[in-house]
Amino acid sequence: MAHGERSQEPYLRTRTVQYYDVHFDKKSVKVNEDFTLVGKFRLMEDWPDAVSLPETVFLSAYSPGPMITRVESYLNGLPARQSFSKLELGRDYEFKLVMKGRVPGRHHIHPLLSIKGSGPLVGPGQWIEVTGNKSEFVLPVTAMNGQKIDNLEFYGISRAMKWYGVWIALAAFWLVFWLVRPLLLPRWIVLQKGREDLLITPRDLTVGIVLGVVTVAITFGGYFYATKEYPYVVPLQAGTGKVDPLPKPKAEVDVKVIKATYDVPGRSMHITARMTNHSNEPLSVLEFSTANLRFVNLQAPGSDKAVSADYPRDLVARDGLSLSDTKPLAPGETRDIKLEASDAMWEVERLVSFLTDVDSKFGGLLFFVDKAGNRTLTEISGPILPTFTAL
Ligand SMILES: [Cu+2]
Repeated sequence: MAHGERSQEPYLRTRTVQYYDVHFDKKSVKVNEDFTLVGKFRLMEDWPDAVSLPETVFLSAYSPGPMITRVESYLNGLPARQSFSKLELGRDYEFKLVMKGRVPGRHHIHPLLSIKGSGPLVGPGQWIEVTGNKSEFVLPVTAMNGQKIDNLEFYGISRAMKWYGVWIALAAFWLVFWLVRPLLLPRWIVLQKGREDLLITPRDLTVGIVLGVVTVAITFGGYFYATKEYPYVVPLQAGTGKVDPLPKPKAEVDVKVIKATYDVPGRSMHITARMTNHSNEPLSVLEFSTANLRFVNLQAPGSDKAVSADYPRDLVARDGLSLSDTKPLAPGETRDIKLEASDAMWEVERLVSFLTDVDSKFGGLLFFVDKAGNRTLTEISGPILPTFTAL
């Protein structure tokens, strides 16, 4: 049932695409019923050298096989049927995916960004139950010329099969035509005796010419028939789209990582960061999020609402995020704060191969909140060292 999201290297999951504010509107749908996935992602400024830049990017949902169907998809409000080119690092994008149940079962569904050269980078996975019967699945569409297609799932398949039949029959005839005669050795002996003229008879020549004419006639005839029956044909679209990132948020807090360690026996990440509040409001650290794992500071204002009810619980740290001091950062203040994100999730989600990475760095998003509940986020990244001290 799983599909390998945990096997991706930590540098891919913590330093490339950081998803946030992801919502699934349903947990159970019938076959043919729509559900919607919305969310945002930040492309990390500290993009790893080993990963191709998001030059060609395709947005979709990830499921173990074609269990769901994509009905609509949007990136920053633009239809995302095709790939987009040149997404910008350090910027945010907003997506919306409307999907439809196809095969009954319990499926793990993720938002997914496929980056050419790097592969699939997934957001948080939610279990979606699809109920009903596969045989009831239909995908009706209305074509641009007004033609109604009852079920795209089987549209045109019988015609494609007939064409396969025609070409296979012709190929089989040609093969059998030569195979029924004495083959390799007799023909080799004829060659040795210098009687090449016996190898191809006038009948062979006639059949060959007739078959050539028939093949060309079917090809062109089929083409003319198709253009007559379907005068308006849109080819598969191969170009890429362009999309502007969301407006750049004001850099309200400056965060510099001074030291980061991963405590192996304690399953705990410790980050010491120098934070400067450039806003006019006192700000508290609300959340540290990386690779879809969420560590919420339970003492921050509005922390009870930080994680929505539809967010997968297995990605939320039960004890949240601990801070060396929880006093809000006053406007203009600079302070070193130590964050501690401890949970067995690091292990369960196989994010501890910081130890074996050639490039031991981590990344994530740090969210801040003011008294009124307004949120601001900052990218945080830096080198990380594993420590093996016993508890
Ligand atoms: Cu999954």
